[in-house]
Amino acid sequence: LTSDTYKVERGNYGEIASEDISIFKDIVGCSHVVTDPSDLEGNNIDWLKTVRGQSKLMVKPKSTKEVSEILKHCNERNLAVCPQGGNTGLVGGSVPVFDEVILSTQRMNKIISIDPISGVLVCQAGCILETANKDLAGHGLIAPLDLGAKGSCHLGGNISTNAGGLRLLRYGSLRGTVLGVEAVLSDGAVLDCLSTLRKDNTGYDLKQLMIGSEGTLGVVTALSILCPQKPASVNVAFLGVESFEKVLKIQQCARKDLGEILSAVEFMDSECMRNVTHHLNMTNPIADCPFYILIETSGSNASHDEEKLGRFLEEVMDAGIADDGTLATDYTKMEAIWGLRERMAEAMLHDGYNFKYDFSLPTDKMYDLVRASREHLKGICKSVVGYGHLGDGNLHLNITCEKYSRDIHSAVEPFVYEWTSRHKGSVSAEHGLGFKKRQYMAYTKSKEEIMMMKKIKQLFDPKGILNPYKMLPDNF
Ligand code: FAD
Ligand code: S2G
Ligand code: ZN
Repeated sequence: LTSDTYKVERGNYGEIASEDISIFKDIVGCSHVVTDPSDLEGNNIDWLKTVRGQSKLMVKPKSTKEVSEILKHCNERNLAVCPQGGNTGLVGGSVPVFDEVILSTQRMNKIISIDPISGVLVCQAGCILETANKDLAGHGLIAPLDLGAKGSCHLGGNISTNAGGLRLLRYGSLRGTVLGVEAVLSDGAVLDCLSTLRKDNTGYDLKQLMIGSEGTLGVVTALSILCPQKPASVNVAFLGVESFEKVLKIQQCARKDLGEILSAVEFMDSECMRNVTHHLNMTNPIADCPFYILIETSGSNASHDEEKLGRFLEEVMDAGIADDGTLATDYTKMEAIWGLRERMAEAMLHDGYNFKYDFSLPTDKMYDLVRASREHLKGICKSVVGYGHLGDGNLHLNITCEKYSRDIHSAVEPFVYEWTSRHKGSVSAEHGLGFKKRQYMAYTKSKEEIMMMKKIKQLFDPKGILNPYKMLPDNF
């Protein structure tokens, strides 16, 4: 992307000098300060390969104390900082825009405690989600969130983006499952809200400000999170459906028949299936249909779950609401089905330049936006696909073209945002706003809300050194 696409000027921050480098080396050790441009390449570009920064230095602390000393120095020297976890963010928030110092949590990956009685995990921010999940399994627990990025994303990054993912329907959002956060503020002060209590009503809940703050209020260094029991019995049904109206009908039946064991409701359209089978050489386990719905159950009693599932499948198949389907009860088959949904992002990367949208919409309207976009972009774009977390009313609309062009960009935006705003949706359900979507916050938040957010930012980060050019819009 050319910088005039997003019209942004470098703020009047300091520039890295040799004294800074030696101070960073004194804090973290020589080998944990990266200045070689080729070593910084991967950290300067986002997962989607659509935005690139020009950072000349990455620092890799291993403790809260080291993060505090780094930020204290950066604040005194007015050096801008870009906190970075697994760099799987999809809105350009995790990479520098200019020459910000990259502060990576990759070395802060220690599990501090897992309490099998309360189910509470306490760990450093740089713990990788999938690794934490494996450690938790040893205690009969699971992480309350799951994303396709689990192999790389950090729990500190999950908190900073308030990540949703594939388990939100069952276990709720991080706003409820995160019990405590420790963060370092721009002046190096440590905000220790690392409680492990489920209930604590003593004053403002400051950790909630850190959740979803996208690195703009502080660097999350540790967290405590409530982890559910690992379910004894998991099943995945994958159904083929002829219309989105029938997809909605199946979701209602699932809620009615499966009740408390329902753990995920995801959907994808035929364009998704075409892309994921073509680009990733995967196989559709059922007949080709216009829509697909994935229903997962997680329970503690296999026979009880089987009986409920049997009734649900009978109802939707016999009533002709679903046209085809398969039920997976063994891990390998379940993984294969989940792979079709979880690897959508990867598949779309192969289809060309991605315009990626993550909208909350009234569930019955969700697919109307895909239809309207296809109509609006007929002959201009390569693919227009719709998928997402149906159970959360969260649509992932992906629009691809051979290569980026400003004409296509202006045909797509603000069309999709205006449509979403007209239908009282949110322009970012779970990915955040980052660098690419921050100017669109006003489609979902009022002027007063944005003004208040800026006051909070001013209080937490008076010099604005934390993740500048991100999340908050300029034009207010
Ligand atoms: P990064 O990408 O490194 O950073 C994300 C943001 O958080 C940046 O603004 C960064 O500055 C800030 N940040 C990171 N660490 C810290 C910290 N310790 N302190 C302060 N700020 C910090 N997201 C969903 O919500 N749901 C999904 O289902 C989902 N699926 C995905 C599937 C794929 C294949 C991919 C590539 C991404 C997916 N994502 C999804 C997006 C992404 O994985 C999430 O936003 C994730 O939470 C980012 O974690 P991360 O550690 O990679 O953070
Ligand atoms: C998902 C991942 C990224 C995308 O798969 O649930 O959040 O939009 C998304 O492809
Ligand atoms: Zn998602």
